[in-house]
Amino acid sequence: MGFGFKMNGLIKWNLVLVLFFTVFSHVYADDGYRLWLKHNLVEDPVLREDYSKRMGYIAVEGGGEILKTAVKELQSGLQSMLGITVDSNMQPSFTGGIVVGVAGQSSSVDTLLTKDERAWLGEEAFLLSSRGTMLLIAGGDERGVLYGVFRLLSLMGQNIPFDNLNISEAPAVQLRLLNHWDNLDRTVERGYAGFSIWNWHELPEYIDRRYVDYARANASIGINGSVVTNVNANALVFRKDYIQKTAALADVFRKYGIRIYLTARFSAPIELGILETADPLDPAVREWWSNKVAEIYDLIPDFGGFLVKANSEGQPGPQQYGRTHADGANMLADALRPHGGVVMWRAFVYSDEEPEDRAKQAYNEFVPLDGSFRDNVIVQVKNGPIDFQPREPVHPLFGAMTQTPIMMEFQITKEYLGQGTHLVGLANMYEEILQTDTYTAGKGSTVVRIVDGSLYGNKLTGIAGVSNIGTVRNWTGNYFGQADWYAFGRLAWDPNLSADTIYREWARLSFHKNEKVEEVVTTLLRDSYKYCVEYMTPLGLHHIMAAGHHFGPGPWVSKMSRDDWTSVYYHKADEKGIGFDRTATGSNALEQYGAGFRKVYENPDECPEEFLLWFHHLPWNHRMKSGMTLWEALCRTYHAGADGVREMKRLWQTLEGNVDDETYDHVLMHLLIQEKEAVWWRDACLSYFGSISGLDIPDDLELPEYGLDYYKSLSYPYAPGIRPRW
Ligand code: GCW
Repeated sequence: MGFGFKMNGLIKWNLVLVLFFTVFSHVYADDGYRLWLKHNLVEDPVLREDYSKRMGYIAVEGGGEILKTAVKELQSGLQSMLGITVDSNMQPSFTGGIVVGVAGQSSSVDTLLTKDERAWLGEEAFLLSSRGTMLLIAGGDERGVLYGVFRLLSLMGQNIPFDNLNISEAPAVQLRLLNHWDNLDRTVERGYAGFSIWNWHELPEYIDRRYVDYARANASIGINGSVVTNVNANALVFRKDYIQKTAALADVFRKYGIRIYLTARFSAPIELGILETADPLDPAVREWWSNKVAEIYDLIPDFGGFLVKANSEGQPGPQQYGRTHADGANMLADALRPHGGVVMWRAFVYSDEEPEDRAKQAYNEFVPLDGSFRDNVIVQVKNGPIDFQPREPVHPLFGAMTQTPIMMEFQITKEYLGQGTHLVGLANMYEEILQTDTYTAGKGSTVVRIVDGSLYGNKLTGIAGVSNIGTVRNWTGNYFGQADWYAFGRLAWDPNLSADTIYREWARLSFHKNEKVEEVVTTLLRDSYKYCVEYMTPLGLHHIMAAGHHFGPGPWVSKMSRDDWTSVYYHKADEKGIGFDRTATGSNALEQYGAGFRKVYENPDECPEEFLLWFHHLPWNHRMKSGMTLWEALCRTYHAGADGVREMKRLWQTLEGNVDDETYDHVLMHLLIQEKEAVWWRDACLSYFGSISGLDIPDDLELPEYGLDYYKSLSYPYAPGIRPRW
């Protein structure tokens, strides 16, 4: 031994690993494919040894499909994070190992659980705890075990020591689903990360490795369902061959505790060429759906059910036959009930014949139907009443229906928040909405309590997120988009988690361990949402983006096939003032909210300024809390947002050399685009609003580089999601 001191075997091995890691970790760039499941080697030898000494064996009893997955994941995680191979066929002993299993199905698990713990462990719940030198991963069912395993690996990935480990968790809601707006031709509506990952052509025979990795990633954050087709649905998916293809995906997902769902096109009985009507009360139509559903369950016994967009933006629905949304939903619910399936019926509806404020229409349509839905129907509501705008107040339907379960629909893909290029952490937005008090059943009627069913005692509960993934190597296009997918899953599991906690977890899991990186990444995610709202739609402005592809500013958009697709409908700017009056003097959308909520927003002098122009139409010289006029505040807020992006770029640049070059460059190039586009949004909007108000931008601020006509003349045939044309 030439080092002049003696090394025991373990230290020697550690040294080799550390050397290996330092030499190679910065050489190979990270292409982002592994998401937050990097499972890099734990570099700190002391910590690694502390982890390892509790992992001499895995003792597992029983063995359904999901339990097998859990053990496999555990073994491969330990292999890559600790460099150890752990046998899974061991009997428990007291010398340091992991006992894994389902309560009530494994005697070794049961002997380690107290009576209370056993009673507490329900569906999908897990308990992760150190018992002396042993680790216990107990699940209420196999999915619970899998979630416990992933949590353990996540703690290790974050290098969190195991002292007195004692975590017991159960998900707050039942349906934790990704919604894919994926078309059968593999384009993705509002997708910015390539094509659909579902390769219908090669299914069912060819199982792309991505399907497995997709399921793993979702299961690791607690997502338990996936709607694989677009809500703008295609009836073809109900043809036999497509059902077989769907079944092949379901087989992959099942191993990870994930159920598959499809979108149901309401007119499918007609389009598949069999019937002349899709009237939900027609016996032949009802029979067609019952048979179709039975055919699906034949191949997919754990099929989850249907998500439906009906009578919305041109989609067919029950109203074409003079029936209600409840009639339509109930027909599908009746077909699904014998098999245990659910219907998620979307409330994203607004009519072009209706002169009513679009923000009010879903409420008007659905509240009278409260109490008339079957118990396997849940109404899926977007977080805000218009359409996934950068910032919206909560949708008034949350809390308005006491007898109908309501599930949340968030958008993870950034249709309105910079699409594929902007770094914007969405967890802040999700948190803001979930923690909003609707006051519908008095103070404390938060959205979380509506969504988790506790406010009105609803049995069926759920949260859905419109997916941001596609075929690009790193899944989300923009690397930071992974943080939104991660955040969605974590919040669906525990809607009371703070955005900051989630960002920190993601930062630790997604970058090579480094405190400086963790701080900067967390800061970027945290501040970016505020900046984005400021440079796009400050002070409650909304729906002022370009038409069609929704890329970039378009506050001047005034001619569309319907008024409520234009920008001028929403900002209502004229020479005197700006904003949408939704108080009693205007559309009175505020009347749809709880009394306590109304009180906060109805008076323009008290209304939180981030929602001022959402609820009020005000003169340009309205005095803000700061003493500034509304116009000046608008100018300064737009500028603050664009300056914020510059600060984000500066912060990121401090990380050069601390993150691998590929990721560093990838993020920096996107930040440069974001900086350019933030300035574009700011200047285009201020030029436009200045031309309407006749007021000048304060002279201490950077002036727009071009005139309004220039901004209006820009066109983006290459913006994602449209057919390029001149
Ligand atoms: O946000 C809008 C989108 C549409 C989408 C629709 C919806 C799937 O611009 O592309 O259609 O909402 O949620 O149904």
